[in-house]
Amino acid sequence: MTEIPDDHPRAQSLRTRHRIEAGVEKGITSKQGLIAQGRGETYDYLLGEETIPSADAAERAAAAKLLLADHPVLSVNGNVAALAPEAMVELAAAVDADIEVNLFNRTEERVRAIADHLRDHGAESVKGLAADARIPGLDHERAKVDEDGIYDADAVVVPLEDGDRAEALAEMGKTEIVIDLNPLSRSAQTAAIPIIDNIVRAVPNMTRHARELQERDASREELAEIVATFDREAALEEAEEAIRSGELD
Ligand code: PTJ
Repeated sequence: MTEIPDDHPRAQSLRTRHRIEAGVEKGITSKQGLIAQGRGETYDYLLGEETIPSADAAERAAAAKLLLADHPVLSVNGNVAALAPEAMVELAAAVDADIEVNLFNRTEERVRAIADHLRDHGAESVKGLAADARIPGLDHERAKVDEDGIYDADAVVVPLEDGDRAEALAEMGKTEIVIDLNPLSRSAQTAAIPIIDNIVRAVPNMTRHARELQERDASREELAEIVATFDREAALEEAEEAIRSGELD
């Protein structure tokens, strides 16, 4: 890998790109993941590669929702595993959530490689290998879930997938928290809490919010109020406006 100097103007973005490349080499990320990364980078560039205020509000609402949930689950695909393994494990610990591997281009080999990779980054248990239940209404591989994981969850974090699973999860009565840099992606459009931010910034910021709420013993009423006052339409519109205007500092 080429050494990327800290003062390179795109250092963070180039390092993120290398993580995806390494994920493909390790058998964790699919080749399509390279294309998905390029798609995400474009939106991030137009967002100024920063967490805009409406995304921060979404991350706080998501943290509150995860703390309120009886059974929160964080879904992990090949891109998420390559980009943010430690951050996902830390968030799961902060909000007491399960982690479950769920793939579009599913192979048992890749599910196992991702589970091992997450365990190498501190995960105590990883779901997704049993795949003994199905999300109704989906006829592709993302329908395969664990009965005691996503199938049983009341809140699910769905990062980096532009598809129909978020809607199917909502139809099952679950709250879907979507992380996607594209505010027009189908998943973001149907999410109860759409987070329009790069996963490498979004997940640590959700953990920071969760810890802050826990440290000051925020009541269930306060957590519910944070979730209720989050305006999903406004958040989607603000992100789209930021991208379309492309006004960078
Ligand atoms: O590992 P698998 O088999 O489950 O496949 C994973 C990918 C990502 C290849 C698969 O889900 C896919 O093809 O996804 P899409 O349809 O390209 O959607 C990915 C979405 O994530 C797009 O809307 C991108 O804008 C967005 N995205 C890409 N990189 C990031 C991102 N959002 C947040 N942070 C990123 N770093």
